[in-house]
Parts: sequence; structure tokens; C-alpha cells
Amino acid sequence: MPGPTRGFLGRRRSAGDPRLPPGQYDAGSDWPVLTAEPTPRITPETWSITVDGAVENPTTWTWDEAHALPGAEYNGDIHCVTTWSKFDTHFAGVSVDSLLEIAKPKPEGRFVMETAKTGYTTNLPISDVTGGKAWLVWEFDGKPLAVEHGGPVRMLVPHLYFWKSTKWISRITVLERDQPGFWEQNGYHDRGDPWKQQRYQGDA
Ligand SMILES: Nc1nc2c(c(=O)[nH]1)N[C@H]1C(S)=C(S)[C@@H](COP(=O)(O)O)O[C@H]1N2
Ligand SMILES: [Mo]
Repeated sequence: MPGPTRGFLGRRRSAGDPRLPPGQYDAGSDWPVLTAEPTPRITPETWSITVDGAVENPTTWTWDEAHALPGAEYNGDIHCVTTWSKFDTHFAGVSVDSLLEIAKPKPEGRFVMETAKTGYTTNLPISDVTGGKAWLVWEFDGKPLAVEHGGPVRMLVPHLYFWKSTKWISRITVLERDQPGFWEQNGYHDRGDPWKQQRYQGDA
């Protein structure tokens, strides 16, 4: 029989654990909420995702259309720049690759801007959202994603600090030139790799 899970025992990963990036702590079963703007009210009926900008085929998917794409899951860890990490999360949704396969980024489209329905933005090299590294997710632990965590649908880019994972995602714009998003304009690092501790501008 499998033993009790780590969450029930409250046994947390500590400094030096190979899965804990430098300067992070294990939040255990907690999942802090970090939101800069008022929490919006979006329903599956009013939600949609648009991929536009430097693409051959700008496309918008409704909830039903997005759910008709091949399903994809992420099982793994997430890391917030405010130093909490959360291990063994389970998210379900669709890979950003599936959207880009249809929208077809032009070769000169080397960056993306994620935009929330609320106006929150964050920028990334396109290589950080392709190749099975980024998802639109609508389920956490088998249940609909809670509104305070970005439900009905958020972006998930778990190999970077969690501010790159836009809650209430509504648009992914492919860009020829990099532009800073909300936190990047306010001093956060352009890329945000937790393993390199890229927290603020000027970090390596
Ligand atoms: N729309 C939106 N998305 C957002 C944020 C935000 O303020 N607004 N905060 C970011 C930051 S800094 C973090 S750490 C995570 C927090 O997600 P959570 O509240 O589900 O933990 O969402 C990211 N995405
Ligand atoms: Mo964050």
C-alpha cells in the first residue's frame, strides 16, 4: 500500500533538495494567491483565447473550441518569485503548442506577450512557450481551476517564476521585438528562470 502523502505528514522539502530552486521554500499543501488587480468574473461562456500578432493565421477559440483540442497535462512543481514553491501539482488543459500549430507564428515572431482579460501582461521568448513547456489550464487536481487562481483558464509556464503564468488569460500575441509586461516594467527580470534566481532586473 502506498504510504501517506507528504502533504498529510507535513514533511516539506528543505534547502539542498535537488527539486527546490535556490532561495525557495516548500509551501507544502498551501497555495498562496497573488493578484495585482481585482479578481474578474469570467465564465466559460464569456471566456475565449486569441492568438494574434506575427502569425499567419490569427485565431480565437471559445471554451468549447479550446476543449476540442488535444488535452494535455502538467504534473510537476511551480515556483513563485516571492520564494514559495509548490511540488507535484496536477494541471489539465491544452498545450500552447496546439494553439500555435493552428495560428502559425511567422519566422520573425520570436517573442510573445500574454495578456489577461484584466489587462495584466507578461512577456516571454516564444521558445519558452513551445516544445511542451507551456499550457492553458482549466483544471487543478481534477477540479475546475478556482477563480482566485485564474479560473476558468490561466496560462501555465512552470519552468519560469510563476508571474509568467497569467491568470484569466485571454490573448497571446506573437511579437517580433521583446516588450516588457506588467512586472517586467516594475523591475522584475525579463526571463525569470528560478534555477538561475532571475528575480529582478540586473540578476544574471
Ligand atoms: N492576471 C494576473 N495573473 C497573474 C498575476 C496577477 O497579478 N494577475 N500574478 C502573477 C504572479 S506574481 C504569481 S506568483 C502567480 C500567482 O498565481 P496564484 O495566485 O494562483 O498563486 O500568478 C501570476 N499571474
Ligand atoms: Mo509571484
